[in-house]
Amino acid sequence: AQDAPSSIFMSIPPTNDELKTHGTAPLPHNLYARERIDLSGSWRFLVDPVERGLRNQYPRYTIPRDEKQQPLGGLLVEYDWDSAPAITVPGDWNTQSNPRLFWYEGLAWYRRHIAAPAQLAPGQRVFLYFEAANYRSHIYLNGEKLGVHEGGFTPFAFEVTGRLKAIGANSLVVGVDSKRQFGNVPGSDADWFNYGGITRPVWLVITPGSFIQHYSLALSEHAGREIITATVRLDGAHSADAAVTIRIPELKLETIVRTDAQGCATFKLFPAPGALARWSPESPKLYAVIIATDTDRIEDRIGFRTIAVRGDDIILNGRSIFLRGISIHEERIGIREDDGGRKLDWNDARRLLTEAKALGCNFVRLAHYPHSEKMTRLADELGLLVWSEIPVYQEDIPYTDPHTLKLARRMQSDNIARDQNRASVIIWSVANETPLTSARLAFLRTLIADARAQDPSRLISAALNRSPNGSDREIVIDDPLGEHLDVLAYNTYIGWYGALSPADIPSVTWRTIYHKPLLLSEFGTDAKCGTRGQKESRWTEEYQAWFYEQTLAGASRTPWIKGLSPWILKDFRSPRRFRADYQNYWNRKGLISETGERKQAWQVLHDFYTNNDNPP
Ligand code: GCB
Repeated sequence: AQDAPSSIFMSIPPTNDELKTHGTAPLPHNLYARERIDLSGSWRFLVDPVERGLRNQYPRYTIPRDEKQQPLGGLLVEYDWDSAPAITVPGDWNTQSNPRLFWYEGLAWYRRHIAAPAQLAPGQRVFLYFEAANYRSHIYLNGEKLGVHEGGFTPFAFEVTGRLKAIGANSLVVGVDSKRQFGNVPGSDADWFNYGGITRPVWLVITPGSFIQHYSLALSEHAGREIITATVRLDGAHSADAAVTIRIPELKLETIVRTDAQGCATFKLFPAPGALARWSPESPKLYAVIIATDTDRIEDRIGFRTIAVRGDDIILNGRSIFLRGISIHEERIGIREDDGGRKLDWNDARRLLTEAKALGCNFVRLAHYPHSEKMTRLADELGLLVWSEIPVYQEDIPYTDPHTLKLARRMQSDNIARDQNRASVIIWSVANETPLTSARLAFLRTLIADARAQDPSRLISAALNRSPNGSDREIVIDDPLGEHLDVLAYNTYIGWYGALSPADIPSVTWRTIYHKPLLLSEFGTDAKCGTRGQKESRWTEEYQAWFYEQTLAGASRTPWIKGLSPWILKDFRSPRRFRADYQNYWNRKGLISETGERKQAWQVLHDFYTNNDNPP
């Protein structure tokens, strides 16, 4: 059943509950395979730092959320969309042409006109679909509120069936508020730039009355037999007791199942012995999969592989694998220093992942939030295993607040639903560097239980960095969360933060109380590209290269380390990085600069990943 679009107006101050998502509709899954209208391009844009547009106590004509025109001799209207500056959607507002918006964090309004889709067949439905907007979005259609969405990195949709005027322009107004706040996810203090705005594409998606809202397929093995299990969920009238067909033509598989009263159908498909070519980084085979009902038909390209842990090994398709990875933020490689920004077209996404391939990677950690769907689709195509993460980040989260938990759960379930058919994704990570409190443990255990229920086919991890018993020279993996994870992951900066130097790394010992695989999910040092000097001198490329040599040698000596995702592929913008001489608000831990130039440490990691004796 779908939520009815709501037309609630917001009062000031909003209660905590009202701030959370409401009015959103079930997401039509696999957006890219659907009939859709692109709403990218030039929108009108108004900056509203005093949040006038969210207040109701003023006359409506001062509030830029619909299309009041100044009448001759009538009441004053103090906004005018047609003369408002233009902005490009998708894209953050910080790095577009207006330099005065670089540090802006707050509310801004977007407006564009949309035409109703021409010639809808009877019963067809229309959804307004946002791939992402950072951070809180207030959506108005022809002056009526559709709803609110909270969270900067996951998709959301509103059903607008019957709400678009067939003739003339419809006014779509979107208020996006990028303010950082305790209680948000992430909270108010993160080590990446808070790019605001409609950062990913917006679409009108057209579906039949009853449509394939979601499906997921996964490969498993029972008693030596391969089984593809699938579930399909229909939405809309006549979704119960409907026939659903799944076909994988290349494997000559076809099965029909009828949906239950909830519109769900579960399938088992049995590939002929030896027929299925497994997806792997070396051979990222994807199969055309067709799902059809009487009214809908959708096609996807899906890879099949198994992933598991056995003792301290990670097992891909039955074989132990070492994850040769790199961490990546969603920020494109710029042409100039003032470029970059949170807007990835297909080429930008391909460029980031191609750089990872060039390093010799088979794995990427997409940090610290769900990246654009382009990234996971391309990872499927290029053969890169993926760690996917939600922004439950460090201590700046109220782990006792039920609203925050609800928000994090929603983010995670939207992220899993979106990428559940990507063979590349092997790990869902619930958090990064969180405190050792019981409230945090309970919070993360809920997320872990959710992820396992929603997707039993993948591994669960979290990036840890604390221990009740460790010290500078002894890393102890005994965080109680470890008990609940399939794969342990640890961020280490010995030789950068603190007093120790890379020379001390060989004397550092590692100990774990768990018999589980461990990833070094982060390690790195800041080096400004082109800054050269003695290896003992911080901020130089030499220091960073030396740190990598020492850390990689240490990792090779620890047999239960089963993968690495050093920090990080590319220098990225961060409000925490104040040193004007080296940083200038860039975190300089990239192996390549913000414009893609390689530093010395790039070569060190590349040699480690491509030397056949190494890694284990
Ligand atoms: C960390 C964080 C990451 C930071 C990095 C750094 O431990 O997980 O988000 O960017 O360290 O550079 O300090």
